[in-house]
Amino acid sequence: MTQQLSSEWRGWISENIARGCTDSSIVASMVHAGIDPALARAAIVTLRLPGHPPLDNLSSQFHTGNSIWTQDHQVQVVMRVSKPCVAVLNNVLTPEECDELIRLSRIKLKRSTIVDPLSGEYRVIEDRSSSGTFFAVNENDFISRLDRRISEVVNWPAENGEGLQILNYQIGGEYKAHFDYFPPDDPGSQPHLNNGGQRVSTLVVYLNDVNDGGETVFPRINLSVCPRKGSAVYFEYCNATGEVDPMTLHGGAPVRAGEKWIATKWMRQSRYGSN
Ligand code: PD2
Ligand code: ZN
Repeated sequence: MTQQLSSEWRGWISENIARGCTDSSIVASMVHAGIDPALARAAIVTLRLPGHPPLDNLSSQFHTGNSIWTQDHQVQVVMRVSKPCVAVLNNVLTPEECDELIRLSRIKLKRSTIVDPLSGEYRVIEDRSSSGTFFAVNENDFISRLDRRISEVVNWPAENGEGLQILNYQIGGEYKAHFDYFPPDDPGSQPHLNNGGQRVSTLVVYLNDVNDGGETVFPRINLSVCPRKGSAVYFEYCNATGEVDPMTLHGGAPVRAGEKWIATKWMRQSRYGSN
């Protein structure tokens, strides 16, 4: 990021923060005026210092606004719930990017696991009947581009992200109701919390259209999101003081016809792994 933000722009951002504008509306206006979105977002974070109204959620990105601008892409907000913070987004990935992720993953799929609540070890269970694989953060130029875009969409640093996980569900494949955060009282959570802290948010991007079934369901808020190629569901479950939100219980419903491919990005409180 070589571009510098002028003092006029910084003053303008401060005024708009003070007026109660959301980050996404400020970024949208700045991008419209030709400012790099990453530069705009970084300045907003710096200028939201004590003295300005605090945010009650992790990210204000999804409170209002119809679009999210990233450096290379415009994402549309289709639906939002504020408590817990859940948003459905269109056009997170292009059809070609979805196809490329599937092509690169198909050859290296392995049965998915969960974290054992007692031992913390990875274990295969019937409740999660998908196959999957991971891409390390910035593994290659293609993955780097997606990691960066996702970080801009969810307004959270790319280095706090786990590697992009790709999952494939065949007919009958599902992931029963679960939490994405590590339950703080489970002994098995501790080794996972030691690297990057708690998970704070999830972005699930649908890589194909599913003929029937495969919705992402949130039973405690009666929400069901149908998979659509390139679209995504985003949700947050950990606030700034580290409290987690059990209202974000969710699952992947059984696929009834066709197959289902998703890419999942989990964000942590702080820098994760060897990023
Ligand atoms: O398959 C899904 O739709 C889904 C939804 C939410 C998968 C996961 N979470 C997950 O793998 O954690
Ligand atoms: Zn999940």
